[in-house]
Amino acid sequence: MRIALINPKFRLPIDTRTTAHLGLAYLGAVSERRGDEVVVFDADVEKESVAEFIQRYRPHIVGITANTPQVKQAWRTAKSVKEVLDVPVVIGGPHVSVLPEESCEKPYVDIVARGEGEDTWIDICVRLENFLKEHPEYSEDNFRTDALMAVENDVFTDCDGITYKTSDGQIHNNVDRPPVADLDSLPWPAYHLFKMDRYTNLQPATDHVDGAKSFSILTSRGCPYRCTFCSQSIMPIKWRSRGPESVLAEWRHLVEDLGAQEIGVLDDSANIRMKRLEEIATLLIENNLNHVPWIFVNGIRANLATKELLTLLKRAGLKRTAFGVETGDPEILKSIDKKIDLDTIRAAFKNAKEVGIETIAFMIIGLPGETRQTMQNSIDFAIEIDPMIANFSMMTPYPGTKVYEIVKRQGRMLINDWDDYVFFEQQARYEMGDMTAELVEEMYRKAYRQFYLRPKPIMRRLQNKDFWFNLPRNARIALRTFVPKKEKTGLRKSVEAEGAL
Ligand code: B12
Ligand code: SF4
Repeated sequence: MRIALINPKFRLPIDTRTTAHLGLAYLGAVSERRGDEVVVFDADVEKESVAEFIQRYRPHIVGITANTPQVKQAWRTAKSVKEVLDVPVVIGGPHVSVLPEESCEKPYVDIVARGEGEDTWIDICVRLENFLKEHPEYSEDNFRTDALMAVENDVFTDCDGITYKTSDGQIHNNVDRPPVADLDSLPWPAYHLFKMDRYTNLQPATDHVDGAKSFSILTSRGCPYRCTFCSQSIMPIKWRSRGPESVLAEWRHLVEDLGAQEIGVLDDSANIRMKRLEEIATLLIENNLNHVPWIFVNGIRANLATKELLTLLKRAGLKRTAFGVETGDPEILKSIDKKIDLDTIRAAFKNAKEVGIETIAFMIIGLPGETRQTMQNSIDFAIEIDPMIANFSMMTPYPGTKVYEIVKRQGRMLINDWDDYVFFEQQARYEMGDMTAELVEEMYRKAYRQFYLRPKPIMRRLQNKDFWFNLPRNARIALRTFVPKKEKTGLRKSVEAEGAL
């Protein structure tokens, strides 16, 4: 069958990286393994429109991915597809996994795939293929989704992990599908389906952009922790990992076959089993793959990063790691269920720096219960641990998270449009108690000013050649970050104007 996988167009309000979508790369790989013809259409880097693409390629089925700020664009994309061709449209990804009915209700969406998608996607495709074989009258140029979705044809009744709409408009929520148990059984992400030369490097605001061949790898999935703000808490609690030899084989493929010049490990929590990470690091060293720098993009747990492990990882080529710090206030830290304390975080940063690994601290401003003082504690703590990059974001409550429920109950949401669920904008997303939008926005700007406008970070930046390579981009980011907007609480004003508060 001809398969189309689409990443809807979506640009963050700041300059950020663009990257091949790993979820679609996995779906493409399992489809190819099944013998399908696959085209990935990443609207962020394509020159033609979705409609033109569908007209030209005429797929048998279309899969679209969506996180929360992308979902409206995913719906528009689905509509464009249906206007050109009456093929089944499937949406998957983190947002629709939490709110499947919302998308399934759209007239141009037939099926929502919840949770991890590989097995569900293949199951859907097999059922479609069988249906087409059994009903040759509907094939190719005379395809009719209403026949596929007709109640009497009963195609998807026992397809686990989906929410789907039959032709009579009824929505059906099938049981969940267990997540992939053996990650080593999955094929490697199909990067050959992407126009890899159109993406940036992993961390363009920090490293030189042009020409770096960057690839991502996933060595584990899931996270056993349940931090209140994190969307990972909607995914399986069971942490599953790949074997070191399997990781080594893919790593070798990225370096030797695809010419990777940097590699981003995208795991949520790669170091849940430190022994496994030690084995991977040792294999990278023994196989001379440690000359290609790599980064833990999303951070590792600070409580599971001993100096010995970090030393070995450095020898294995680890250039930079992030740690989720979130807050510098001990009480707020407890309240978000991070299950860590400030001293452990201090030690992790100290150890990483001592062994020569660059560090990133992910910080959140405006967690539930914050005051001016707790936010100031976070700024002070960031300055104390002094990472190379302090990444402050304003708390954005994503559906499905505990913070979302807390804010719904006790606070006031300032956004009513999924498009606004990005956290690099300088506008607070909610208010709670005495924590007003003005206060959060003020402290957010203060965080960047106090952290970056110190002599040490300024010197560090000026001495970094990538800073000069990226000067226009850096100037743009600095302007957005340090120069306050005139409209300070724009989101609240627009929501108030619509009478939604
Ligand atoms: C790498 C990453 C990024 C990268 C690249 C994103 C990308 N387009 O690939 C960058 C840094 C750019 C990024 C940005 C953002 N991200 Co991000 N990101 C991640 C991260 C850490 C890994 C993504 C990944 O590759 N996962 C592994 C693959 C295999 O999983 P997957 O993509 O989810 O796909 C699987 C399933 O979802 C499903 N599936 C997905 N699509 C489809 C489609 C079909 C048809 C089917 C059948 C199945 C299916 O099957 C796939 C295979 O199992 C995730 C956390 C996570 N663990 O997933 C957060 C995550 C996706 N990001 C998140 C957020 C909030 C953002 C931002 C909005 C943050 C912001 N700046 O405001 C932006 C949005 C940018 C954008 N353009 O979309 C949230 C999303 C929450 C939500 N409710 O949507 C997550 C879950 C983090 C978290 N734990 O809270 N992100
Ligand atoms: S923030 Fe990190 S540790 Fe916490 S649930 Fe999310 S992925 Fe796990």
